Amino acid sequence: MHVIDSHTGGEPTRVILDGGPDLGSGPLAKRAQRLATDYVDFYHSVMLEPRGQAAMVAAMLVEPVDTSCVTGVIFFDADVVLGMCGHGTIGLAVTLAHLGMIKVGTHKIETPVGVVQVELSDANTVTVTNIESRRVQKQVAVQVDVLGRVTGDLAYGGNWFFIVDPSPIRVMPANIGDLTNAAIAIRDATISAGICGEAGEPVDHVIFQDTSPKEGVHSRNFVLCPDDAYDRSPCGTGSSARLACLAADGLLSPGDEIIQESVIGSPYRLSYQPGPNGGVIPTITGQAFVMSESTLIFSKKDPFKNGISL
Ligand code: PYC
Repeated sequence: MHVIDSHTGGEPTRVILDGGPDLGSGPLAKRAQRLATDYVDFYHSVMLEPRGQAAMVAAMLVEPVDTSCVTGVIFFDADVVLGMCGHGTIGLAVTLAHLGMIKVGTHKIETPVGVVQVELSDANTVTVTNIESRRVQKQVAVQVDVLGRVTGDLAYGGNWFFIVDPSPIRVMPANIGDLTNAAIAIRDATISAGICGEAGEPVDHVIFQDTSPKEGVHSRNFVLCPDDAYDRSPCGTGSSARLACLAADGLLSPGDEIIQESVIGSPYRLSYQPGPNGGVIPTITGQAFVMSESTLIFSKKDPFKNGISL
């Protein structure tokens, strides 16, 4: 299996060029569902240690249905198949440029939640125009063990987010352990309380928003991903969900740009335009860097060929 690893603001993406399972043809959402149910060992083997690493997201290239797209892609982490992934799309675009498959300019990529656009400005800088994102519920209260009553917005940006603003814990690297534990407790409480999308989709990510000490930076976030790792980048789909909330609250006008930092200080430039269905069409600009090109080997004799799952 040939893979190329990159990172977007410190958050790793592993592009799978070949060697993945045959998911057939038809809508990408169906193929992603097939991957999630029938190929658990496969995505564990690629994402978990010793071949994978904490926080890594895979971007598996598949044939697009829409032939105007440069490729189709299915994203997954060590735990779930994702609808979309912002940092992964930036990493994918930079990887495609590294391979000579795209040049500076605008290109379309098909994901299970729809077609997104990438604008490659140089070898490392990409602007993603995401699918329409929306706030679904404002200030929902949930009772959380240890933390007590927590309120947050439920919003969609290609994945499902519970966004807590202001954060109950200062968003800074020294607090990553406490932020992780609090976010896991909140995610579990939202699931127990039945807080979910219109079609019953559970919250899969939790965001804590905080102010930034840096001049010119709008805010800083901590994002918990489904595999319980924190996003080293400000999370593209999470930033999209957050833009939908800022727009709904009248706190950011269409076309105005803000800088959002992650807990480790990686920046995205964000803005939006109104969407056709009452939500927002987010644009996310970030940088990715290719780190390695390799061949993954899975020996039948290797006791950890499916990764270490504890
Ligand atoms: O950037 O959208 C994102 C993302 C989702 C999970 C990890 N990163």
